[in-house]
Order: sequence, then structure tokens, then C-alpha cells
Amino acid sequence: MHILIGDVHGCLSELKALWQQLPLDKAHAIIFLGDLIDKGPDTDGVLDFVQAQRQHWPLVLVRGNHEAKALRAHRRGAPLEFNPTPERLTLLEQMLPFYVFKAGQQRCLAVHGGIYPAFWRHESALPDPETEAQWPRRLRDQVQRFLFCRYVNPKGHIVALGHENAEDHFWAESYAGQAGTVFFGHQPFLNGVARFARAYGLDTGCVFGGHLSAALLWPDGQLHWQQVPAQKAYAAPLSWEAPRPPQTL
Ligand SMILES: [Mn+2]
Repeated sequence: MHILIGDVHGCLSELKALWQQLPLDKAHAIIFLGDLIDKGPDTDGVLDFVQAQRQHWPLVLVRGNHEAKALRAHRRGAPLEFNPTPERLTLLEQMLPFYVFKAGQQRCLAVHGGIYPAFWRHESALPDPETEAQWPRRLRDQVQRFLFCRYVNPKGHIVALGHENAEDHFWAESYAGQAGTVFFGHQPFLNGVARFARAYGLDTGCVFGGHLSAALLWPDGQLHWQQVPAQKAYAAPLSWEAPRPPQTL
């Protein structure tokens, strides 16, 4: 089984509560979809908790835009929303740009934001995420956009935050399944897990007072959900985070 967990954003109490409900087993991969950090009450605690659990369980950490931003900020000496100990920075640096896996016969992709349609104009397949350091610059730039992907224009390019127009759409609405079934975070869906034809949005806005959600994906393709309500709204959503509700199934 694969267990996928949406954006934690420093919500340590909710993460610990969710953890209690998961069928933890060394044979089950647990995949975090990125944005473990920032906005919420205890990023330090979340990073230390994840680091500790990594010693016991097979964890996969997918990078979010907040982790990418924090690493960039740290490199130029800017302050972060958490105390950047060497252990916490190493954890962030080891996060993958995305993760490809198989659930039975089903091809799946775990990614923080999503895949914009124009990506497939240059590439026929996803590269190996483990070799990111050796990718050409162009490919790294293209994949970096997966971490930020929300709305796309009719040409399939990502629309800058707050600049969505009527002709633009949420990427998952038109995703044709080129990389298999996608599990993603990044876009908060406060009414619960978002189901698209070939993609599931697992950021259910815990830090905004929603839920922390996990998907339990069985090898036969069955999907179950585990959710923990937020103890409170720790942050207010920025207006651009829900420009208009994407069209889910
Ligand atoms: Mn994000």
C-alpha cells in the first residue's frame, strides 16, 4: 500500500493525530506531497517528527514550493520561518522534485503542484527524480514549475499567481494522464479531497482550519481516505490561493 499525505504546513498536532490513524507498516510507503513547512504553528516540530519517523518507516518526501523557497532563502542568508539546524536543512535538501510509483498495475505520480500541459511539448516522459542534480538546466527549470503549478492558460503554460483569466483553467481539469494517476497538494480544497478524472488534490487546507488528509492506495487500486480536522485556523488563505474553485468531478 501507498499512503499519501497532503500539505502539513507546520501543523504538528494534526500530523501526530493523523499518524495515529495510519496503518503503519514497513511494507507501506508513506509519501508526503510537500509544504511540510511555513504558515502553521510548529514547522520545527514537524521537521523533527518527520526526521524521527524516517528512522522507522519508509518515507518519501516530495518537495513543495515552500521548501524550495526556504532553501533558496537560506543560501542567500535570509531568515526562515523555522530554526534551520543542519538536520532540518539536510531533510529539505533530500526531498525529491516528484515521485513515480506503481500501485498494482496503476502508474502513479506524487507531485506538489501539478504538471502543466506545455511540459509534454518538450518531453515525452518524466526524468528520473533521483538524478535531478545531473539534469540539464532547462529540464530543472521545467520541473521546478511542477512545484508551483495551479492555473494554466489555453497554451498550457502556468499563469502567474493572481493573473488567472476566464479562459484559464486548473491544470488537473485537462490533465490527460500522461504520467499516470497524479496525487498532488499545493492547492487548498477546503471542501475535502478534490477528485479529477486522473488526479487527486490532497491539500485540504489544514493550516486554514480545514483538514489534514491522507490517501490510502491499495495495490488493487482501491482508495481510502483518512482525515483529521484542524484544531483551529492558523492562517488566513491568501486571496490568490482560491481564485475560483476548480471544476472537480
Ligand atoms: Mn504549495
